[in-house]
Amino acid sequence: MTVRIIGAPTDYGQDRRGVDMGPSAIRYAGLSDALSSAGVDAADAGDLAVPRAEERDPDARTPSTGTAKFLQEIEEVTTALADRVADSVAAGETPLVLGGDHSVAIGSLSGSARDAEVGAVWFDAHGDYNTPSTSPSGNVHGMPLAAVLGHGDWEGVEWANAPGLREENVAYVGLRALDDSEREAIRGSEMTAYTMSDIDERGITDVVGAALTVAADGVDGVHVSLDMDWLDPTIAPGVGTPVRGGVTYREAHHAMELVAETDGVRSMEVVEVNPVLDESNETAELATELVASAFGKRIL
Ligand code: EXY
Ligand code: MN
Ligand code: MN
Ligand code: MN
Repeated sequence: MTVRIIGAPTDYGQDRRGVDMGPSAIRYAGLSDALSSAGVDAADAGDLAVPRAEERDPDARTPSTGTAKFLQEIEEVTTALADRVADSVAAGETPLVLGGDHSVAIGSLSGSARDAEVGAVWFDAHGDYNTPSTSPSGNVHGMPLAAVLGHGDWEGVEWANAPGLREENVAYVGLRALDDSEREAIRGSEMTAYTMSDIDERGITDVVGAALTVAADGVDGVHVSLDMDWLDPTIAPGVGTPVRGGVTYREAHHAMELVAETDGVRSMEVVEVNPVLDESNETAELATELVASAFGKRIL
């Protein structure tokens, strides 16, 4: 198996600078070696070219209510990313996208689901299912799933869906921070949502197994979206929107080992690593370890 590393160094989807350095931090933490130790070939395609936020329209940061910040910039980044991901899948590789904030998922999923039916497992504290009109922040990293599933008014932007992805094949794992309207929207959707309470009650093995079954049902492959704020902030402090009560080191590794056992991983992303907020690059190191587990490395 060849894993194609694609860096997406963007921070347009949220308010805290630094997450654009995530791809560098993850590579510095030893990603290539970690993938080698998992027994896969890693080929690094480098980073997408992403202009710095300072070079773009400052007004884009503070839009009126009901809009998404940096919409045009995010459209550019995710469109380019979707092409890279689609090309990688077409070449028989497994693309691994390094964020950047979670808005990059619009590109990863649009690319992965371009010519195929795809499911998704969303490891995250958050639902990422707001739309421009329901978002409390205007930050697109809280909206990518709604975008790719075709919900919301995106002011004519056409990137915002992945025709091969259906709600029935989307499963969340580890939710614990939802906005009220977002919670209602998820309840009214066809998606499956496993919260941290579900993990408390059923255990990580049962929950992740169920999520993978939902995502893989009748599709060509599964996209794995790993937001590092899924983990407890005590072990992953380098994220912009930490939420107490996340999964432990062992739960996270075991979850990724279960991902590796499915054999159906079509594409993956790891997002929201912010080295500016991190302690000695430990969140990037953990991201690197978890990716290795997702591609077959076992820890005892
Ligand atoms: N729900 C909040 C919002 O939409 O602004 C917070 C979203 C955080 C999203 C993080 C990355 O997963
Ligand atoms: Mn997220
Ligand atoms: Mn999150
Ligand atoms: Mn294990």
